[in-house]
Amino acid sequence: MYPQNLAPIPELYVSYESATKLKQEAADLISHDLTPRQICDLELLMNGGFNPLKGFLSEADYISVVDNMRLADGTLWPMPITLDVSETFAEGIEIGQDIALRDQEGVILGTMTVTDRWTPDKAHEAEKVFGANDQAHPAVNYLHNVAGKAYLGGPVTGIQQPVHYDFRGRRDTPNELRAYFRKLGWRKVVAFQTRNPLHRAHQELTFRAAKESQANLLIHPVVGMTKPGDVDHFTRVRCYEAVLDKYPQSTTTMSLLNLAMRMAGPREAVWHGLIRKNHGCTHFIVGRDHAGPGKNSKGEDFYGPYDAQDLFREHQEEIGIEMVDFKHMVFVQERAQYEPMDEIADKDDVTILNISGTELRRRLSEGLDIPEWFSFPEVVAELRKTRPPRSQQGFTVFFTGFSGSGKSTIANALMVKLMEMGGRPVTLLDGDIVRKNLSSELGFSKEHRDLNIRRIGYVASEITKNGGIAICAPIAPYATTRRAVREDIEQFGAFIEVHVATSIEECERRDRKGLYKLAREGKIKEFTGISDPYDVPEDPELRVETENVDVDNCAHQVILKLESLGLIAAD
Ligand code: PPS
Repeated sequence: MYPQNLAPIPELYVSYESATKLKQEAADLISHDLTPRQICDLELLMNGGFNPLKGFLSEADYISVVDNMRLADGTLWPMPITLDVSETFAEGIEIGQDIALRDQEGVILGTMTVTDRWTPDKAHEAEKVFGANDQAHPAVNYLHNVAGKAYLGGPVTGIQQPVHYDFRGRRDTPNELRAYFRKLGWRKVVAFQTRNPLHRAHQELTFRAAKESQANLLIHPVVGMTKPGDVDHFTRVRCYEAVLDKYPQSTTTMSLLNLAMRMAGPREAVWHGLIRKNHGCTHFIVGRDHAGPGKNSKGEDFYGPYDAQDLFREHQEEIGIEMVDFKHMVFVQERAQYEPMDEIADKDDVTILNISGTELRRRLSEGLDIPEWFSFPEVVAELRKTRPPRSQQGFTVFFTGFSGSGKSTIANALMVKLMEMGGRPVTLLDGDIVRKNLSSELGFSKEHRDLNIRRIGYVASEITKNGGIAICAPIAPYATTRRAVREDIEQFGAFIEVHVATSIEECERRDRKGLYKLAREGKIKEFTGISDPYDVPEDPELRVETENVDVDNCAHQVILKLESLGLIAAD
């Protein structure tokens, strides 16, 4: 075991008086508005969570960390903590200059003296740090598509902690945890890192870890940034709180860590170990596929299931924290208990049960049973609240088609049918209504049409997020814009594109509003289908023909589609 040292760890904050003064002076500095990920990084830099780092990495440290997992002076550090900015911003900075680091509301959290400015080789960074330059890896995707092109490095002076309004009492700096462990006389502490709700397997694993290492237990979930698609941290923390009662109070505690994970598997495990060491822990649990990013673009795992344990073991001495490694935990029905897969000697004679993450999500979204051997009723209840079955989730029906194709009429009929069924609020965002209320200043250029559709998409995504039904009925002539709206909405619920496939000839023949006549006479410019393009949807969820089919039938086709997708179900 490595000796525990609970003396205060160095922080980058200055005294209250200096911070007040510095804050005033910093108001005149060039400001960088931090991204959510940078705010997480800065918090851990300032509070000592990333000790021994004293700021965002310099170029020499960056090169050395990327290539050798070490700072330029040889200290073990596996993750490049860099301040990425736009090229334009970087060009406006002189070396030696101080910049103010602001949160998204403009509050100055710290300052940085810029000692380095460079353009990184991102493909190389991806290969070395994440093992592949493959954008299926969330951090590689971030690196190429979200992070700025230039990096700035230099020491940071901390002015104030980022503000958190949620679960304030559950957040601790490394020094606060060290002080807590000192006060309770906890000489051995095993930390459990997690980005998922705790189920019975996790509980068993943490119990065993604490028992094996004869240590107290710190449940240390990440609430900064985790893998896209994870259960949000609000729900998770409510789940953790529910499970905490099932642990012995005198030897277990929970604290939230505002870390931005990178899902870098082996390197991430080493990084997590260093961070826990900084938080005063003596042991650290590394399970199967620690911080795994999932499959690569060829459908294969990025890392082997125990690569993280191997790399950790190799560097354990330097990390200064002992690994408690676990194999995959599974439920053995005959013995009604969880056991590590590799310790089951009678594998062929017993029934091994396991529910994967994907299977759990399927059961939640279809409202199916989640057995008690798998999780705790309180946790399942919380998860069901956030992930109700599909028939109770919000969704968007997005009609697209020419002017006069029948979109609004079908959309209205659909709205009435859905209101008759009840259960979820229904909002109709019809093209004309939106143009009157949301987009009255817009015309029909490509730019204005895109803006109009993005606004509709934004409102629909908010409705979908909050469990309502949004019915949109604009022309939406551009496929790329429709795709962008789909992506926005699918984060929160289903997106059903319905192409109202009335031909332009039929629309013109009907000419309900007399607009086609005016368009032909050139009195209305940029008229869709006449003098402006329309990208026919290639693969909509539904295509309805309106010629010789009445409105009621068209709306009913949509209802049937919704039913087949599980969005409407019997009570
Ligand atoms: S878009 O392209 O999706 O932003 O268009 P949208 O907001 O649905 O607005 C379409 C309605 O505006 C009327 N209108 C025009 N349509 C197409 N091209 C031009 N130049 C044009 N000028 C006015 C038309 O009545 C459309 O109504 P709908 O409900 O589609 O018939």
